[in-house]
This record gives sequence, structure tokens and C-alpha cells, in this order.
Amino acid sequence: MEDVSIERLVLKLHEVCGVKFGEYKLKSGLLTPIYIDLRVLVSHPALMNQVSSLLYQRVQDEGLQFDSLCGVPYTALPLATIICSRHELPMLIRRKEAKDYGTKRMVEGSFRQGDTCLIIEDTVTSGRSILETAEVLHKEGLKVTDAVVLMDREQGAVEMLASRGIRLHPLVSMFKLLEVLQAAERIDAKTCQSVKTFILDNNTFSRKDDNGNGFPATKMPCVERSAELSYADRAKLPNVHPLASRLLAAMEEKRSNLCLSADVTSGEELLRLADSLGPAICVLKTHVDILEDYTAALGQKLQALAEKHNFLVFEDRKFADIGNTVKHQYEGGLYRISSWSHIVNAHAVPGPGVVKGLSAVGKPLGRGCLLIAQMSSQGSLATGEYTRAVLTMAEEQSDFVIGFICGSKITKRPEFIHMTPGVQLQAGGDVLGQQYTTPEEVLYRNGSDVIIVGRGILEAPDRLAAAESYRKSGWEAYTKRLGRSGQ
Ligand code: 5BU
Repeated sequence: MEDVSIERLVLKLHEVCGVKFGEYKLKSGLLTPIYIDLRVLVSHPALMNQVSSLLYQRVQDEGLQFDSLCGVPYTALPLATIICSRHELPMLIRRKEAKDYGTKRMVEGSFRQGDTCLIIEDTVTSGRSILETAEVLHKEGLKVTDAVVLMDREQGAVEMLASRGIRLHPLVSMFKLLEVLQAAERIDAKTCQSVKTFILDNNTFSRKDDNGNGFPATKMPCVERSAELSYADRAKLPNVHPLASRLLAAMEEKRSNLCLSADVTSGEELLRLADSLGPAICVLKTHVDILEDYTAALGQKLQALAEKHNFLVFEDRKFADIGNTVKHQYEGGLYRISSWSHIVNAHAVPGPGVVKGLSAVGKPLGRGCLLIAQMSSQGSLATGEYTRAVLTMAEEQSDFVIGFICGSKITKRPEFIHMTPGVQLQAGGDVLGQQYTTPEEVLYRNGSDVIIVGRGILEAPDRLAAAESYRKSGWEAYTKRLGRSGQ
């Protein structure tokens, strides 16, 4: 059988009208400029074989371990059949409806309780059909940890499934598909752009807000408001990190989801701010390396103020080196950050080693780390696939990672805390690329947990009054999200 690359596969899918451009009405009534219907594959046996080969290749490349394989009905059923037949793997069939006679089984085939079943799917949008199949398999006592899919529309499935413990492995992403078709002149730049805009605007994982301002926002259909837990409820979750629990409890108690970004250059001023604004904030964020008069005593004084006012200290150090180096940067040097900062943050660029290095120092001290999943600055490269990889990295080291710096909620897992910088009462930006979103937008619409405010407070004529108004609008947006009235 002919070997096929992803590029050739995309072109073939287009040739057989598995991917169409125009104006199509979705079930929801929404008009979409792209339509993907892979049911047509069954009429093209050579293509079926190629798709199956690529899917299996992916299974091998990822080193996935499983006892059986199950295709999501109906389109992926024949794909799973080809893979299982060719490689002599046991297959399971998920029924759509239970038989009304005989065994009433929802899953056909032989398996043992606790077996792992790998799911195969043709195309995903939200990931709901994979989840439904996984739930049926779970009920029968099977485990589902991974799903391999031919086409991902990049509209939130990876994150939604990750939040339910399922890793999704897509062969082709929507953006890759568009890139290949445009390069081959199958579609023009205008069509390509209109599809991208549609995807980014509709329940996607990385979407600019309506004004082009702020972070690439997350708007996931799976993040349901009704399932929203309060900060107090989340503080009590069995799997929540003790530091995250402490923060969530303080937020509830102080009615504050405000983090002050205390970007001042004098240590004295920093301490004064911490003391005067302390009652209004849940976190005090520092950039210790901009202080002109840093002394070793400062950290201990900040700690004392944190105790006094029940807030946490967060040194916004943005570690981004190999594990061994960040270990030294965190523990030693002039600032000895780990000795006084409850929270630090890190870029995920170096890979999981950066978290391992920080964790080696911080975990024994009960510290926690936020991973930078998105940034508020214009043109940030931390979007899409990158953000998703950050989420996976956090999940793998959740004994130290307590959450994210991001524009909006990127995971449904309530034990993770989402903190958002680039916040002012008026949307806009500065001349160096900072982009501002309002507290209402960040906390109510984007589902984040904490607003990080610097100049919005620091440059106000009355810092205390400004902090209080951010606290109040942040709290109101949060209570509105929960469906209760704020104060
Ligand atoms: P501002 O004055 O509210 O714009 O300050 C924002 C602070 O948050 C500032 O200390 C930045 O270093 C920090 N920040 C940010 O603005 N955007 C990001 O994506 C990250 C941090 Br990460």
C-alpha cells in the first residue's frame, strides 16, 4: 500500500469532498464557511487504508498502551476495524442503543474489568462524542486514557478531554489543513482567513476578543457556568494543592480576587503598599529585580505583612531555563526567592524540567508555581498548541503547579487557579504592547479567577480607593458568574 504524508492526505480529503468550503448551516443554526464530513471516506477504500495506516502510525509513535480499540460510531467504526484486522488487535464495538432483548450490553466484544481501551475517531469539534463513548466504556469497567483522531477542528476538544483525563492525539488540525490547501492553491487567502476567523470566534481555544484586545481568550462550550464551584468549595476539594486551598479560602474570606502588581522600585514603598492595600488583596505580586534598594530583610518583612493581612506573595520571576539552573535561581543568588515568595511562575518553553527544578526547591517548602499559558502582550506566541501543552505539563506536575497565568479559563479542573494580568477598568493598552481587558470580561466572561492589576492602581491619584474599586468590581463579576449577588 502507498505511503501517504499528512499533506497528501489533506489534498485527497479535499478531492473526495470530505472537506468543503462555502456556506453551510450547522445543527445550531450557525453558518460555517467550512464543512467536514468524513462519512464519505467509506466510498474510497484506498483512502480508508491510508487514514487507518496514519492513525495506527500515530498510536505507535505515541507509544500508546491498550488492551483493545474502539471506534466512535459510525464513521470511525470501519477505521477501527481496518486497524484491528491489519494488526490483529482486539476490537470493541460501542452500541448506540442498548439491545431491548438479550444481554442489554452497550459494549460488544470480550474484555476484562480494568482493561484499557483506546478510542479512534474521525473528526472532533468539542470532543463530546469521544466523551460519550468513553463514558459508556467506563460504565462497563474499562479505562480510557487516550483517543486518536483524524481531524481536530481546534475548537476546544483537546482541553475538554484533558480535563476528563483523556489525551487527544489529532493527526490533522484545522490550521494545518488550511495551510496545506492554501499552499496547494485549492483555496485562496480570503477563504483561508474567513475559516480561521470563524474557528477563532466560535468556541475555540485561542480567540482574540471582539475588540482584538487582550489575551487569546478561551471560550469553551464545555466550561459550564452551572457547574461552577465557589472559591470556598474549591478550597475544600480533596485534590487541591494546600497553597491553592489557602489562597482560595483567603479570597472567599476577604471577598477579593485582586492581585496587586506592586511594580515599584523602592523597597520602602513596596512595604508601605503591602501594608496599606493588604486588606483589599488576595495576592501581592512583586518584581524583586526592579527594586533599587533591595535588602535581605525585605522578603521577611513581606512575609510578615502577608500573615498580617492574609494574602500570598507572588514573585513574578518567569523562570525559563533548564531545571538545574532554575533551581539555583529560585533558591539562591541575591534574592533567595524561595525563602519568602509563596508563589512563582515559569515559562513552559524549556519543557517539564523547569517545573521539576523549581519543585525540588519549592515543594518541600509548601510553595506553588503558576505556568504561563498565555500572555497579555500583543503578538504573544503563547497560544493554541503551546497553551495546550502547558496545560498538560501542569497536569503532570500538579503537586507543585497550582495554576496558570492566562487570559481566560483553560481547564475545567477546579483545583487549578487562573490568574490574569493586563487588567484595567477601561480596556485598551500601553505603547509597549500591553493589552488591557476589564475585570468583568476577565472574571465573568472569560472565567478566570484572579485579576492582576498594576498601573490601574499604582497610577491612580488614590491607590487605596482604586484598589477598593478593583476589588469590588472583581468580586461582583465573580459573584455574577456564580449566579449570586455580590457586594
Ligand atoms: P500593569 O501595570 O497592570 O500593566 O502590570 C501588569 C503586570 O503583570 C506587570 O508586572 C507584568 O510584568 C505582569 N504580566 C503581564 O502584564 N502580562 C503577562 O502576560 C505576564 C505578566 Br506573564
